[in-house]
Amino acid sequence: MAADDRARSFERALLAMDRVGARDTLLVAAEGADTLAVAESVVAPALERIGDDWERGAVSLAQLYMAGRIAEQIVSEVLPQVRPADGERPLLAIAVLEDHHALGKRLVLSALRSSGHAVADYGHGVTVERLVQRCREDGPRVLLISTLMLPAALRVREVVDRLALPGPPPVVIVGGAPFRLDPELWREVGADAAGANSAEAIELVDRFMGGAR
Ligand code: B12
Repeated sequence: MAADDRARSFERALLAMDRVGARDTLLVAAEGADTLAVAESVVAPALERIGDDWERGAVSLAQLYMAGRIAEQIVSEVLPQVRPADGERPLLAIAVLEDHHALGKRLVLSALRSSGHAVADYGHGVTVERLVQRCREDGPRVLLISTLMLPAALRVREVVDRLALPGPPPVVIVGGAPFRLDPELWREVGADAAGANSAEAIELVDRFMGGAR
């Protein structure tokens, strides 16, 4: 079955609140394949369509909520759990700023850790205040920020401004729906780059870290 057909059947199962069907679709797709790449090609497009359908009234808020929750549970179950080694001081940090759409960050974090990077996970629903404070304490070289809602995306500007002094500030890489919809938004909020998916997150981190892990 092609990736698009799988994404469609995953989407149908989510909308029918059929957890078992959705899980089976993903597990079959992941057989003998890279689980992360499969999650990217099946989960992300299915949820994006559900979001669009919700926006135009074709899907209810309850369906949006259940689809999000089911997808989150399944992704946690199938993705490799890669933890940083004890005592390691991560050069990278990731957070979902202000909002609670945590699934994209989960994929990006798994991808970075699987590719050998130590990444501190600052969680989701993180306020500007808390994010700046954590960065001052830990001093990551690269800060990855995920936001799915426009108001949160615009607040990246505040994070960047507040991290500018005392220097040196981390490189800020952003991602999430608002940055995909408006390809210039990352510049406007003062970030250093934006990535569309976890593969791009790895490419950008490798570029800015110059090979350091
Ligand atoms: C699932 C979902 C939910 C779930 C979230 C479950 C969870 N725990 O994550 C639930 C149901 C809880 C939810 C709630 C809400 N949601 Co919602 N939700 C979505 C939906 C359908 C899918 C998001 C998702 O998980 N996608 C799958 C993941 C894998 O993709 P992703 O997050 O985009 O991440 C990928 C890339 O963007 C990238 N990426 C992500 N972050 C980063 C970071 C870096 C550094 C890099 C390089 C890359 C990167 O890589 C990831 C992997 O490919 C989107 C639609 C959409 N188009 O995104 C709406 C959407 C984001 N939600 C929306 C809204 C409005 C809401 C609510 C306000 C609804 C309400 N009235 O209650 C609440 C707000 C909750 C809150 N305060 O945070 C709107 C936001 C509109 C806007 N312009 O601000 C959207 C866009 C729907 C729409 N089309 O209108 N939501």
